[in-house]
Amino acid sequence: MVVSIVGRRTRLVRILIIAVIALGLIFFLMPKMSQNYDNSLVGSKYLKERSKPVLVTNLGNFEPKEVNKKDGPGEGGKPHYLRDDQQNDADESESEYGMNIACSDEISLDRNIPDTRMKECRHWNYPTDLPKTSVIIVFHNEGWSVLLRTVHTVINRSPPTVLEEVLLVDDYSDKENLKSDLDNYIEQFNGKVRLIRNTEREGLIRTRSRGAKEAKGEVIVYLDAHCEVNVNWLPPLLAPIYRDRTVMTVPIIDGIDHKTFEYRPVYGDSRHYRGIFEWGMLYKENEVPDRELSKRSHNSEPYKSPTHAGGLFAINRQYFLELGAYDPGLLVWGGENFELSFKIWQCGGSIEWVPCSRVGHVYRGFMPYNFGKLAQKKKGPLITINYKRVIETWFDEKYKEFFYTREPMARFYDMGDITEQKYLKERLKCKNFDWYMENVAYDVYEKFPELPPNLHWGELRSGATDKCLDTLGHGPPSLMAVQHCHGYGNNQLIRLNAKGQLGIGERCIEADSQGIKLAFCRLGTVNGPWIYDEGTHTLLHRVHKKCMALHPQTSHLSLMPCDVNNTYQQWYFKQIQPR
Ligand code: LR7
Ligand code: MN
Repeated sequence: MVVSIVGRRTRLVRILIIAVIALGLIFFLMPKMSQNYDNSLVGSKYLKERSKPVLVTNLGNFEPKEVNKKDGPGEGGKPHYLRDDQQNDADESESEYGMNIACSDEISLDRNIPDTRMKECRHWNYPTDLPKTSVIIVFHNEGWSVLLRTVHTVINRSPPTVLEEVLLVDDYSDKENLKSDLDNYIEQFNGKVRLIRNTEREGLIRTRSRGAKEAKGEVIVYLDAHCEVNVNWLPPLLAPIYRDRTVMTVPIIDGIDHKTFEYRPVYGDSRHYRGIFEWGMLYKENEVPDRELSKRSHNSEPYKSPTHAGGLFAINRQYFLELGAYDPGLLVWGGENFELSFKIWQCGGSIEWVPCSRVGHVYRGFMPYNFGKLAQKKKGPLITINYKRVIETWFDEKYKEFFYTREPMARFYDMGDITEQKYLKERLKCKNFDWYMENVAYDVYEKFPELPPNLHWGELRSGATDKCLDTLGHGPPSLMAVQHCHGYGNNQLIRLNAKGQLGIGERCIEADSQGIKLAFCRLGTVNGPWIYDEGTHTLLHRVHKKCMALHPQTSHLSLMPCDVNNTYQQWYFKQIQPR
C-alpha cells in the first residue's frame, strides 16, 4: 500500500515536473516564434525593442582592425599644393567645377583621411543584422576624380555585408568622360556599383526621388558626388533606423577644401550642433540645447535635430516613399531639406544627428552649373519659389507671415499647385507647425524671434538723385552705397519693420561715424533705431538723433543733422514689381 502510494506520488510529481518544463518551454519560445512569423509587426513600437548599440571596452564590432599608413599627395587629409606651372590648369578646373579638380586628380582615390570622430566612437558594438543599404549619389557634371573618390571611400569604408549597392544617378551630364568611360570604370566593382541616367535634366531633387524608387536596399543613404566617408561611417547611421524605421539619420559633415582638398574636422570633440533656420529659410546650425543632450547617456550618442543641410542622410527607403519622397513640384536645388524635415517631424517621425558618423564634403567656391530649362519656365528666383511651396504646405498662417516679411517678393511668385501636398499632410494626419516649434525647433526663437511686420519695403530711392540704396553685393561689415535703381530688388530690396529695424535680406542697416553700414543683425533681436517720417520722407536714427543723408558730391552715405527741406535727406520706398 505504502509502496503503491509512494509510487503514485512519484508519478504525479514526474507529470507535474514535465508539465512545468513544457509550459516553461512554451512561454520561453512563444515570443521568439511570434517574432519570426509575424511580419505585420513592422511599426516603430516593435522595432524599438530591437537591440541597442552597446559601448564596449575593446574596439567596436565594425571598426577596422588596422590602418595602413601611406605616403603621397593629400594623404592623411593633408592639403595638396600644385606647382606654379600647374596654376593654369588649377584655375581652369576651378572655374569649370567650382573646385580644383587638377589638384584632386593628383590625389589617390583611396587616400587615408584623419579619423575625426570622438574617441568613444571606436568602442560601440552595433547590431550585426543591420539593414542592407543603397548609397545613392546623384550628380550633374561633376569632376571625375572627385566623383570616383566618393565611390571608392564608400566601398572601402562600409561593411560589405551591409552595403547592397552604390547607385549613381546621372542628372543629364554632358561631360564626355562621364559617358562610356564611366560605364567601363564601374565594371571593376562587379555589379556593386550601378549607374542609371536621366534622359533630361531633372535637378538634384527629382533625381534623388528617382534614385529612391530605383534603389534595392532597405535603407537608402544619400551623398553629394564630392564626399569622402570616414572610418566606420555607416553602422552608426543605420542603428537608429534599424530600431525605428521613422528615424532619419544625418552624419556630421566635415569640410574638404575646394582648392587643396585638405580634410578638416568641422568641430571639436565635446560640442554638438544641430540644424535650424531663419525666417527667410536660410539654413543654419546652432549648439544643441541641454534639453536634448541630457536625454542620452553617452556624449557620442545621436541627438535630435529640427532639420538638416540636405545632402547627406540615411532613411528607410519604404518610409521615404510613403512620405511621397520629395515634393515633385520642387525644382532643381534648394528647400528640399526643409520639406523633408518638416514632413518627417510633423507626420510622426524624427531626425537624429549621429556624432560617430563623419563624412567629408567639398564646399564649392561657387555653383558651376545653371538651373537649366526648368528654371526658365518659372517666374522669379527658383529657390525662393521652392521655399514658398514648402512654407505654404507646412507652416501655420502666423509663420507664413514671418517668411513673407523676410521675403516680401515671394508673395507674388507662382509656386504651382500644392493640393497633393496638402492632401498628403491630411492623409498622414500630420501635426501643425506650432507643435513643431514648441517641441522640436524651440531653439530657433533664441536666434530668430518672431518677426514684426514690415511698415515699408521696396527700393529706397533718394529724393535728390533718383538712385537707390544698394549693398553692391558686399557682405557685412561694409559701407552701403547708392546705385542706379534697377527694379529687381535683390541688393536693393530694403525693408523697415514696425520695431525700427532697417534690413536687407537677413542683414541689418546701421550707422556709425564712418557712415551707413551693412551689419550682422544682433542675434535674438528684431528691433532697430530707425524711424521713417512719411510726411517729410526722412529716416531718423533715434539714438544719434540724426538723419540718413547722401553727400551731394561724393555720394557717401552718412548721418547728418536733420533738415527736412534737404532733398539729400529724403528717401522714398518704392514697391518692386515681380517680373
Ligand atoms: O541639377 C543638379 N543635379 C544634380 O544632380 C544640380 C546638382 N546635382 C547634384 C550635384 O552633382 C551634387 O552631387 O546634386 C548634388 C548636390 O549639389 P551641390 O553639391 O551643388 O549642392 P550644395 O552642396 O551646394 O548644396 C546643399 O544644398 C542643396 C540644396 O538643394 C542640396 O541639398 C545639397 O545636397 C546640399 N549639400 C549638403 O548638404 C552638403 C553639406 C552642405 C552644408 C551645410
Ligand atoms: Mn555639395
